Amino acid sequence: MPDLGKAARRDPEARLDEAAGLAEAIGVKVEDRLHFRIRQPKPATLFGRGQMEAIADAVQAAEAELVIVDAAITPVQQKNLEEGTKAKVIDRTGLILEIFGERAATAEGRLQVELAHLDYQAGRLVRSWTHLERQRGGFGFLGGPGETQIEADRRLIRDRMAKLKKELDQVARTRTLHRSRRQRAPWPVIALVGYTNAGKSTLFNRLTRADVVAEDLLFATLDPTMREIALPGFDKAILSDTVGFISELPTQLVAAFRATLEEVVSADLILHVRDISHPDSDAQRADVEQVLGEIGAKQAPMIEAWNKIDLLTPGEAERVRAEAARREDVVVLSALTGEGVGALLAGAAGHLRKESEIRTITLSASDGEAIAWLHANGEMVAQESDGVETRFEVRLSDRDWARFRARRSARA
Ligand SMILES: Nc1nc2c(ncn2[C@@H]2O[C@H](COP(=O)(O)OP(=O)(O)OP(=O)(O)O)[C@@H](O)[C@H]2O)c(=O)[nH]1
Ligand SMILES: [Mg+2]
Repeated sequence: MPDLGKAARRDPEARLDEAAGLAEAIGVKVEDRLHFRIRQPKPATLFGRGQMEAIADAVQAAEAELVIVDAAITPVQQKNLEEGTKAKVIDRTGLILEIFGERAATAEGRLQVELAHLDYQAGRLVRSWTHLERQRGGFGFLGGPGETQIEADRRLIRDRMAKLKKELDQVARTRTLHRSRRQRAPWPVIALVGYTNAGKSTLFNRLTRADVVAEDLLFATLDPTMREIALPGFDKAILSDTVGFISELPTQLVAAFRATLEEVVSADLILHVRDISHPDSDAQRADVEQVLGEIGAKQAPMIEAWNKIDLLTPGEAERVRAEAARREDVVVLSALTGEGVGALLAGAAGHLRKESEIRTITLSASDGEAIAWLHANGEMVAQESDGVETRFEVRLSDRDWARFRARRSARA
């Protein structure tokens, strides 16, 4: 497990724990964990000679079949490392893709993961390891279908990718239809985002009384789920649970999941769930914000939910609470014990209300399109017509209000 610049701000032990957790997420038994500081990455092998020997010794001692490098390695480095250690080698991106391959449950999820994996493979058409694949079946890319694709030539991969993209576009179009149908009801949508294992699904279940899988497992959730919740002062609101983020999330995956993550982009409020008890909590926040930026979800209003407060010592908890009290956009809670969940709901409702104000709009009675738009996107409070013009009082969020005005000026 190399320690390269960007990873250096993280606690190496926590980082190793995370990598081991990722490996365990696909049923790999971790026999040994090594941590190296790499000052000068070697183009051929990444690791220096002494480090290579240490890895090879560890592989031999444990009779390991697989070496996981918790960093990105080039195809050449992968090949040389495999020769030097006599084991199969995968990197962090390969491992994460592997997990997603096993987890993807819906047709869309599988398409997205396959696309991401092909993109990754297109760059590394090297024939390598063969001994693990026979032990593994299923959708996993450690063997099975993945290996045959490695043998296929780049063109076949590109063709398949083009086809997958078309299928995904189709699925995304259907979803957009669903969404616009839903948006006709003026219920706010709240999206849960956060680092993997932060407690999103646990919070989702508590708020919706659903039973989405919540486990001490990285990437327990892949497919988005939406449910109604009761929110003080609102008829109802929609809450969505979705895939967790992770440091160095493969760009191929971000691209492939863009359609799914559109739920997040179009949300009225983003709840960023953070494991405040994690030693790398700050670095995790930065990772999540980076992905939010990549998918274009930075402009939606956001509340940070500082979760797992029950895991802190009383002293630490007090310090965290004091820090949270200084910020308007932070709520401290435990999704497990339920402490602070009421305050979170109140905070979310307050945020949504602050966002949405009653606007007075006068339209000509013949302007059917604009009137339909207001009905679809806002909550109609009152309307009064003199036969020529209609005066509407509509509750609209700041974002929808800006969208409405942009439409008007575009048409004018
Ligand atoms: N002690 C404590 N544990 C919690 C809390 N919230 C969640 N957990 C635990 O943290 C683990 C991960 O919770 P999940 O809800 O599955 O996390 P997630 O964010 O949905 O994770 P992914 O779907 O994998 O991205 C589970 O073992 C939960 O029981 C909390 O407030 N306190
Ligand atoms: Mg989850």
